Amino acid sequence: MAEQTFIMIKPDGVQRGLVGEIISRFEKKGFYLKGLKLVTVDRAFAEKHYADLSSKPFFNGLVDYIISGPVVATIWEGKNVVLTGRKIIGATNPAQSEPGTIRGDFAVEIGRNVIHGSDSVESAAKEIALWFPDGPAEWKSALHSWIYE
Ligand code: RTP
Repeated sequence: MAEQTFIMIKPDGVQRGLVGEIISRFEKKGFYLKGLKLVTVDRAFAEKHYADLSSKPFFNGLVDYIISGPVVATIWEGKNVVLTGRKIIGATNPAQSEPGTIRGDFAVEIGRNVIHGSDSVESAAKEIALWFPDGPAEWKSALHSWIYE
């Protein structure tokens, strides 16, 4: 199976009408959309997603933020999609994100940074299993040979 990553548009991204813009950037790059849903998660679910950060001082605020409204959960597939997805998203703190990245173009504050992307193939697998227990969609793009050699 080709590499997959989990990308979540956070509540601020949904409220600000950035869903189409963000999905468009991943589509235009040449990645394939393999899962998509609008969902409002509860505290226990958000705490599970961010379990690795549970000792951080910003953990409770982060969980409050993620459960404050609907998010758009997505799965994307393609060559190096985990690392390239992180580059498309930009640095965690928007003050350091380059223009041209999603956070560089649309965010100001670290606690309102619009989007999440898995940081490794292993965490992508864990996050996809958590958010999409039925797994990714199976389909093959007719454009595949125009994107990949
Ligand atoms: P994400 O998981 O959301 O893609 O972000 P990331 O890997 O770039 O950053 P990570 O260190 O995993 O932090 C997760 C999210 O927590 C919020 N955060 N707030 N107030 C703070 O100092 C602080 N640090 C991190 C951000 O929303 C970050 O995306």
